[in-house]
Amino acid sequence: MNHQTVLIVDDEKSNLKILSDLLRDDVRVILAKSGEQAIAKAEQYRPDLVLLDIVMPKMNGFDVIQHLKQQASTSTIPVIFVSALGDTDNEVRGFDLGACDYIQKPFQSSLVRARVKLHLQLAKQRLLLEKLANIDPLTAIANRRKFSDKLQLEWARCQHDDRPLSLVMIDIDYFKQFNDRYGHAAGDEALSKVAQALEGQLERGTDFVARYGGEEFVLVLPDTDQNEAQEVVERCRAAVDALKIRHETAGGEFLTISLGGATCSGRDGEAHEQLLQRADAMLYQAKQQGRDCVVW
Ligand code: GH3
Ligand code: MG
Ligand code: MG
Ligand code: MG
Repeated sequence: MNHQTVLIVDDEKSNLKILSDLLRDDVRVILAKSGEQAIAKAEQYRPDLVLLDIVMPKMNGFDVIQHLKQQASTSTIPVIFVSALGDTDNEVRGFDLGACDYIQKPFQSSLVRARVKLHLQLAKQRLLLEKLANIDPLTAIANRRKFSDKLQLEWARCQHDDRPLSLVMIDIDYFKQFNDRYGHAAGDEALSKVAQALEGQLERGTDFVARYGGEEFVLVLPDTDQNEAQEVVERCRAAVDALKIRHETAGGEFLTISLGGATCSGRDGEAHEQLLQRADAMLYQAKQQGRDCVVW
């Protein structure tokens, strides 16, 4: 079953029970009986929705929502306050801090259920939109928009921590001829296979591949110096060779790729646009050198 997850936070055991009994049939319920526990469980389970009490000892609901909104991993989780505090000022404060709704205690069960259902539906739509905005539909890997975000993020990290960052531009060789000879549908299929082969070579959770455009791909390898990156890149080239996609040209019988790499470190003071330009220039060199090779 593909249930969505709701985290219910309340310092009163009886409130936790009422709310969980109310929702248990439709969603997976996680309970937290303090603000501190709420934060830990939100990070652990990444729920689709949080129902949050306000008056709790030590950390109150306002503190909790501020913490959730500050953490990248929990900042987009919608939060509904469920509180006995009925005055407008508290309600407005809740919305100002980023809540998506405010339910007053004592509540009507049917209304809680309806509002939870609505916000879970919105959460689903938001996830779908995010996916559509970031995934290339043909190859199912990240698209150029996602790549831009990732590059900026990792470049900032590399500057901040003074760590190496490697970038690799990849281009399929003689792909126009491939389409001309084998047809556009076969071309699409080859693009997908190459994308999956490249993705399969990434071992670290932080490594990243995207379709940069047409028959071009790009790798972002954080915390990876030139030597380490060259190993990854050699694996990528070998993985595409191993696909043995037939492509008879003057040069050979199977489809190949050319790769251009560049590495920067925080100390260089190089902008990420320059890093990308360097990798692109190296790719151009690889094409000049006869294709099916890596230039750094
Ligand atoms: P080079 O070795 O110099 O890179 O030559 P090339 O033919 O690969 O380069 P060129 O830039 O001339 O052609 C790229 C080709 O990629 C042309 C275009 O039709 C094809 N292409 C781009 N996107 C897609 C796609 O989504 N599907 C298919 N089937 N082909 C695509
Ligand atoms: Mg309370
Ligand atoms: Mg190209
Ligand atoms: Mg090409």
